[in-house]
Amino acid sequence: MELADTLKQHARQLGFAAVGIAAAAGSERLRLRTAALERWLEAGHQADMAWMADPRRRAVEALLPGVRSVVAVGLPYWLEAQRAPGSLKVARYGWGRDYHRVIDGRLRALGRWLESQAPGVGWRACVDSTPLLDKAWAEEAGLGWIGKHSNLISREHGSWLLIGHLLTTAELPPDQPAVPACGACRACIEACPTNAITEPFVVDARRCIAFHTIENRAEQLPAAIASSLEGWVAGCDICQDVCPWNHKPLPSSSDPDLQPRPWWLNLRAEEALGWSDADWDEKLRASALRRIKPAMWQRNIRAAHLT
Ligand code: B12
Ligand code: SF4
Ligand code: SF4
Repeated sequence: MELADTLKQHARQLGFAAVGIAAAAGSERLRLRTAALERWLEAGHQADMAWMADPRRRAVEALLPGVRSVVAVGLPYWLEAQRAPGSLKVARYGWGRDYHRVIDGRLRALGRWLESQAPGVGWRACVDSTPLLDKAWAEEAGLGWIGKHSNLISREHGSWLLIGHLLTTAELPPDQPAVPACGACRACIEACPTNAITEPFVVDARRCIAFHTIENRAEQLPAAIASSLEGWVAGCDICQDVCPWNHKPLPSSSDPDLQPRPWWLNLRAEEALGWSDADWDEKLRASALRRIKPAMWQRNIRAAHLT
């Protein structure tokens, strides 16, 4: 218990305002979430993200032999800052420094600290690209519940929480999973302009603006998506913006790594359309939005603003 408490304290000092522990053996809830992944894949909702079928996503032991505990951490990224009217719509997760780097660096620091306290324990830092069901494990560890838009929602931070995990062979006392609190609300389902939330908790990537603006490498966006972008050129925050859990006053992050580069909040279509490859490289240094290649930015901006 003492080790778990000091581990959590240490995680909070690293900026992970939300931290919880799940037993790696999982639970009935986790088996249901894994079955939901199977159904999602069978329905083709992954579009061309073939890496989503990696079998390790269904078996945490495959990521760290001997794993006993899963420490889930959440990095809140809500900020008071607003985009200037008429500027390009860029999802909030991309405003600051690439969260993969930020979370990975801090999780490794946490892993090294754990090893110093309990010599011989194994650990592995996982963030996003590691084949792990991030939201299901974070739910299991008590960070929040999975909302009908399929994102994890915390009572304190809304859904503006980026997630990472530290797998460890140390046996740590698990926390209670969070209690779901969407109730009868359907605001996210109704607000999605492309009907990508095909049923509560299920997002079809083939219809999701976030997928098409970030992951789709085709020269042109499908016509039904291009005509429904509502100005979004890099990700999409619509289903989160309408969520009542994001409307209550939320703490504004003062994390230096998450502060928006000022120009992000006032990026004009004509300016970004004029970016050379070298401009793109310089502007998007250490940004998660480097995943959107120069030709994709051009394609997205033209579709959102010129059609
Ligand atoms: C693939 C992926 C995408 C895809 C597919 C989205 C999706 N919903 O799967 C695309 C490119 C569209 C995408 C978009 C976004 N993503 Co993304 N993405 C991922 C990734 C890599 C895997 C997600 C996954 O496992 N999908 C598979 C399907 C089956 O899972 P699922 O849809 O979440 O379904 C689960 C639940 O709905 C639940 N479930 C199913 N049925 C039922 C029934 C009931 C009753 C209940 C309670 C639950 C439930 O169980 C399922 C399995 O866990 C994760 C990182 C990771 N390693 O997990 C990030 C991740 C989910 N993404 C993230 C973010 C921030 C986004 C965006 C908000 C970015 C943006 N602003 O543009 C959008 C949100 C779009 C949306 N509404 O989902 C964050 C979410 C943080 C959070 N608080 O939840 C993650 C966790 C990355 C991270 N490390 O922080 N993403
Ligand atoms: S991210 Fe946008 S397109 Fe995707 S489900 Fe949410 S509202 Fe719909
Ligand atoms: S908008 Fe409503 S239904 Fe959707 S996630 Fe938020 S509370 Fe749940």
